[in-house]
Amino acid sequence: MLILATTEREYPWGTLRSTNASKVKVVLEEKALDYVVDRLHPGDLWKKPESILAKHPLGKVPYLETQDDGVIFDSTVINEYLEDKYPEPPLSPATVPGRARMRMLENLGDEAFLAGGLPKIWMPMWSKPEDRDATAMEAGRSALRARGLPFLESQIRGHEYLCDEFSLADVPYMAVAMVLEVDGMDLSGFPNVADYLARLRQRESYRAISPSTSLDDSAGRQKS
Ligand SMILES: N[C@@H](CCC(=O)N[C@@H](CS)C(=O)NCC(=O)O)C(=O)O
Repeated sequence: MLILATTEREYPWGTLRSTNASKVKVVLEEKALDYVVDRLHPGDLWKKPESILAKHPLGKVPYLETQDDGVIFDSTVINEYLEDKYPEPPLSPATVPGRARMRMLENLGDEAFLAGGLPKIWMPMWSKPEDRDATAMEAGRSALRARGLPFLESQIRGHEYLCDEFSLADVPYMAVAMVLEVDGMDLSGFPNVADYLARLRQRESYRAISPSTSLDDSAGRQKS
């Protein structure tokens, strides 16, 4: 059994989840693997108790506890591990340049979105609406409009998924789809991205990270 360490919490405005851990959840779901979720207290990501540092030296989520291979940390590394260990269904292109494209676009998702503008929008959502800094949130949206979104718009235009078939390149954008579903950010300047995110939300695997899925209904997956 695989154990995914993450943070997830229910609020009146939706179930909020770690963006990086949501990347791993999507891959566990896409590959129909058995797993359970270990939900850490969000405050522990800042306090960094020894129990978490023993699993992830930076005290971050996600990390994945495996029976065969110990603890694996970092969402991109975990997802490549899952792809290597459980190759079916494949989530990477067959060719070398195809895999390079997948890694570039995956990295863009991580750097320009998940570590770029997105936290400025997502972190305040874990507080009550009246305690949020609306200016900082708008700065997050502006950062996305200035950096990640124009390139993503150019890359997804004319394609269903970034490498044509759904792949690891699309996985960070599942987390973007999750955040922007709660935020409702106006994407009218990026119509192809808006359609792409809507398409990602239609995937079965999105249910496990959807803001409208309760904690009880997204605690893992076991073969029936
Ligand atoms: N590159 C890492 C980033 C992990 C990360 O920043 N996770 C956030 C939660 S989404 C976290 O644990 N933040 C606490 C911190 O930065 O110390 C990954 O992809 O797993």
